Amino acid sequence: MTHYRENHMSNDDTIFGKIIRREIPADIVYEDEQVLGFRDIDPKAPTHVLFIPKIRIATLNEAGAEHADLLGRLMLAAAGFARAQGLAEDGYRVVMNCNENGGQTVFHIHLHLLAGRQMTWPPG
Ligand code: DGP
Repeated sequence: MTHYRENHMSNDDTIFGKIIRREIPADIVYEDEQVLGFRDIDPKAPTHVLFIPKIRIATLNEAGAEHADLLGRLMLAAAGFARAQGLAEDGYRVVMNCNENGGQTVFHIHLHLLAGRQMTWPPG
């Protein structure tokens, strides 16, 4: 979905910044002080939620040791949501895409939670 692509070399905001600031609508399903979770606009599974830090880190390449807690919080938010939704036992997948080869299109890191169907491996 190349129309989502944004300039990863820029410090500009992304569409996710607008969602954080409630400038554009999103189906927000999780929020704490540092993390926001909302349903993906183009779901690839019955449940497809994106967990993002409220601060912008463009790609995982820009994450440093100072972000270790925040990155862990994304994982725990996704796992907690899956548990609360009764999806944990059947299982799910969490994915973070990085740059071109990873298929990243929005340059504000986000953890995909995909659940509600059998996943395949290897991913495409
Ligand atoms: P990635 O390819 O990993 O960068 O995933 C970006 C995801 O973001 C993609 O699955 C579609 C989703 N997305 C893009 N724009 C919007 C938006 O405006 N709202 C919501 N809810 N999701 C969006």
